[in-house]
Amino acid sequence: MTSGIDLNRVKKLNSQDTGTGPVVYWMSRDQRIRDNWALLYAQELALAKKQPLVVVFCLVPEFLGAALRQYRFMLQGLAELEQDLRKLKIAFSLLTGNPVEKIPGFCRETAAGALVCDFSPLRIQTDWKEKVASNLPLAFFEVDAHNIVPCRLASSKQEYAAYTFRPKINKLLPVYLTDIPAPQAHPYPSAHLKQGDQITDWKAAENALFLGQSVPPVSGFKPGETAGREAMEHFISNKLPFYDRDRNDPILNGQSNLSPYLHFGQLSAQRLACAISRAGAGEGSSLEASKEAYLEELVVRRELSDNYCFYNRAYDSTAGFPRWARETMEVHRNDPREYIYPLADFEGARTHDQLWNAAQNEMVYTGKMHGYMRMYWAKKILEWTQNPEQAMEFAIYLNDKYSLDGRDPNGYSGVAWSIGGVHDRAWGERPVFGKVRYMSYKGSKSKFNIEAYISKVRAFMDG
Ligand code: FAD
Ligand code: FO1
Repeated sequence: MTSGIDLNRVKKLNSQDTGTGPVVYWMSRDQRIRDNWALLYAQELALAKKQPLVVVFCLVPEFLGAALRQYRFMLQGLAELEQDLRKLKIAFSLLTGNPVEKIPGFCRETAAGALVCDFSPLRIQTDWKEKVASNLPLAFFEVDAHNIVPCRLASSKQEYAAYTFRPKINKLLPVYLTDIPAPQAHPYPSAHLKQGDQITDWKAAENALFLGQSVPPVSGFKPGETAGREAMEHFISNKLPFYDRDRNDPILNGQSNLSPYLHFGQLSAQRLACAISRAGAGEGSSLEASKEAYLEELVVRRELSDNYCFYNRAYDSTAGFPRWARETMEVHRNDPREYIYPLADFEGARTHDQLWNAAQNEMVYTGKMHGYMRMYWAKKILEWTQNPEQAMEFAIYLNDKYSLDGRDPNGYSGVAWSIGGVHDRAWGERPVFGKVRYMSYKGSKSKFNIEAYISKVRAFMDG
């Protein structure tokens, strides 16, 4: 065995044995070659049986409301990946359609000996895998390549909050926050390895999706694994020391802006966490405080989101809220609302609140809203809709439609935190919110220059 993978990352999803025949890695959440435990495990299986290795991606025309901007970001990343896999003599195939039919069909066609997939806690992906596993005549393995500490191992239940999860993660981090080996050039060639200038027709793949132009691509994020690495290095060299000071001010560009790369798996969180941990050791207390703050977000909060979605199947509805929040929600269900807006007014950034409108426009025009504004934005949707169910629906719809990093466990838990107190505690009671934490315009005004933020967003809109 060569990959050095900890077998706690691997779960067998059926009871079939590994046969002879190519090993197929069904890539979905972890769209990268480097630092990818699922690819390494698939290669390990293939090497052990002296078999070819094939990576397959199944493009689904409808994925949780994703629009052209997210698909294009993803497809451009996959185009780079195909080229880089070829250098390693690893074949790549793009399928289009429902993975429940396409993946077993591809395994049949290639006479595969084993199937490996990556891990995601989202229902759509766990449902795909259950259905694929139910009558697949070959061994099927799932590898958690997204979390540093494998989700199932970090905790066996839904965690109440960061303070209950943090000690569990911290205990296991010394074991899991390791370097990751590189995959090797594969010695057993596949019949699916394309030759010469044969490559996937990525433009045709995009055109087949019929996405329309209503949510156009954004230009501020260069897609792909190389760009993800460069963005990571740029952040560490230039902004990390100031992260703790600047991250909550939406005028300063103090966050890392790495979430689109992490979401599509173009960048490994484990690689990023290793690089952060090693950055400029001993260079002073502001760097140390920033490293600590960054790792809290990247490791504890991010992996807590996977924990929430994995153990709570109602992660995107009010049924997923903790009991105290559901109770307070009932008490305040019929409280009069000062403003109630239909979805179209939220979507068109036409509320009475220029700060909220700017946040919505930031997301629409750049593909990413600042982290501080995301909390304010979602809480105001609760304040200005008919009920929390509608607030959840609108917030998820808008986040998933416009954010490059949407359709992610972090998004579902962030919305549920804002609207339903998930991972938070009860606060002083007030209208509409009940005991769910409130955020006010006045509070934002005391934290940063609202006018400057509105002007900054206006500048994005003016191009
Ligand atoms: P940085 O501050 O540079 O943080 C680095 C990384 O740490 C992030 O990329 C992310 O992986 C992780 N992280 C940071 N904050 C959080 C957090 N609160 N919870 C979990 N992980 C965190 N994040 C998404 O990735 N996708 C979403 O769709 C999304 N929607 C959100 C919606 C709402 C209403 C809220 C309140 C939060 C949402 N978040 C979402 C979480 C957080 O706001 C973003 O992860 C962060 O702003 C991404 O920008 P960044 O990479 O520059 O963050
Ligand atoms: N995963 C797939 O396996 N096939 C897809 O066609 C696909 C499309 C897609 C579009 C937008 C988006 O944000 C994610 C998409 N994903 C797709 C999944 C994604 O890679 C993640 O696994 C999940 O969003 C969970 O984070």
